[in-house]
Amino acid sequence: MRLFAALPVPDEIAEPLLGLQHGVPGARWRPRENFHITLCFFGDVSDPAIAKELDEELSRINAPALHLELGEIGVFGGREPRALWIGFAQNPALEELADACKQAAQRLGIKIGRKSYLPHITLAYCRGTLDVDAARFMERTAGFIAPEFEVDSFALYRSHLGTDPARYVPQAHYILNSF
Ligand code: 2AM
Repeated sequence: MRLFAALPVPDEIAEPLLGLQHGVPGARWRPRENFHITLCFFGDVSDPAIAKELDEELSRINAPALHLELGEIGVFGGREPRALWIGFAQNPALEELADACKQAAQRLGIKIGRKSYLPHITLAYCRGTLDVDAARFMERTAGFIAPEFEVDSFALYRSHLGTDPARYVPQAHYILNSF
């Protein structure tokens, strides 16, 4: 099973993000139910015993609830855009939580990619989108602002591929300490 840990996106943030999703040829806009902020992608965990231990490790993480603030819109892929996303203002508590998830997985021998953590919400995956159209999207959305928001739990999700959009199904929820 493909597993990842992520934060949910509350409705008050999802709504304005849905309002941005238009006007880019080739963009396959992510539906609201796919919005999340990945903390750590664990890849394919084929052994159910390891998946259970991962759940136990994640449930032991002791971290505070998060105050989050959206940041800039970005594009993965440069000349050949692959994804449009929105990032976050720098947030050490968010990075620490992502790191705790990564360490939990590594203790179980799950290999985590070496890319540095870039928290984001994917707005669209792109197929055949021109870089000029992605750049225009960034210009058009440059003034976008949304209120700060709080997230008081994270979840272990299972990703079911094979459909478009993929289906992300929460397997377990973990409470973050309240302020
Ligand atoms: P994305 O938002 O940039 O697409 C489920 O696949 C989630 O895990 C997605 O949010 C995806 O990021 C994220 N993820 C991180 N690393 C990944 C990888 N190597 N392969 C697939 N998804 C990955």
